Amino acid sequence: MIVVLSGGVGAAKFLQGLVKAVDEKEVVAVVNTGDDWYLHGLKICPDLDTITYTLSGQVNTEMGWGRKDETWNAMESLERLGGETWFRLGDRDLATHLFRTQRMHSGATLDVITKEISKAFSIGCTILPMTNDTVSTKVQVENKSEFLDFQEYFVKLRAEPRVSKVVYQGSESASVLKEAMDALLNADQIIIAPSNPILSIEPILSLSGIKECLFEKRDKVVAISPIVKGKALKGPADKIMAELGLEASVLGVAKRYFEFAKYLVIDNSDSEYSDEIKRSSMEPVVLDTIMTTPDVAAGLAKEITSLMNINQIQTS
Ligand code: FO1
Repeated sequence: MIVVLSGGVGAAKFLQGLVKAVDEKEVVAVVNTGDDWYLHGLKICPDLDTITYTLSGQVNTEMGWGRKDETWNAMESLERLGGETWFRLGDRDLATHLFRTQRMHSGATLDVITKEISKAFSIGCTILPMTNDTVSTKVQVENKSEFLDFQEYFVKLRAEPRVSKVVYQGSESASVLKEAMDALLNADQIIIAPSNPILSIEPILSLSGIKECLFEKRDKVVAISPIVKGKALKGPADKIMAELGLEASVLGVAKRYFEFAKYLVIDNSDSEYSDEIKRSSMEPVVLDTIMTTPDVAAGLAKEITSLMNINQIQTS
């Protein structure tokens, strides 16, 4: 079994390659839910949905989130009414949020609903929310005392203000989903996806028991750097790392992960950092990490799973 600690777009692209490289039934994505929130009374789970849409070929590849062939009639009508439209929910995407919210009101838990949605989208691997409890990533920006909801900071303010602190509200009392913990304990390999270390991976690591499990299994833990040549592949990871005093480079990523991950996958263009990564007690693995197509992602996944001699799908 291969467990992937996952955020949104970067993780989704990697998973799309991984399910082409190995038996998809062996793949479990444990997904960040710190970005989840309620808007218009609807429960929205951006990272879970980005992964579901990507794996089913339904994602809007330009944006990386939302559905392809989307229409925006509901948003246009809402705008006319003077409703809140800065967080854009397309007509097709809305159906997912309507379904999830109705199922939550009828008492279903997020993991069960996620499985129902996965089934409807014919997903062959397992997608799990990190927890069924509420954990909310909150961002404090410079010169403000109050914390913003993640999406207010990320979308409404376009991640422009300088970040002074990030907290994962509720994580102290939240329980890791049991199925996710069991998968981690039994995993042949644990992969930390190329997702934002602070906004996407840390909410998962902040849950009691996860880091301890990774420490125990350090030799099987592989992190993929989301930073290439000092820049985030997508989103503001480099900016936020720098604002929080962490080096925005593969070395900054190594500092974040070395205690519980043995390997750090870095891009070919960062190969000059290999020796310094070794000095920070991680093993560098230099590969093409820029996943321009699902085939490139599958190539990356093959190299990474071969580190642990995991059976791969033979392609001619
Ligand atoms: N990102 C945006 O930049 N603008 C949006 O209007 C927006 C809407 C949206 C709706 C549903 C959804 O699942 C994701 C959406 N995202 C939007 C992406 C999302 O804010 C972030 O990419 C993730 O939370 C970070 O992983």
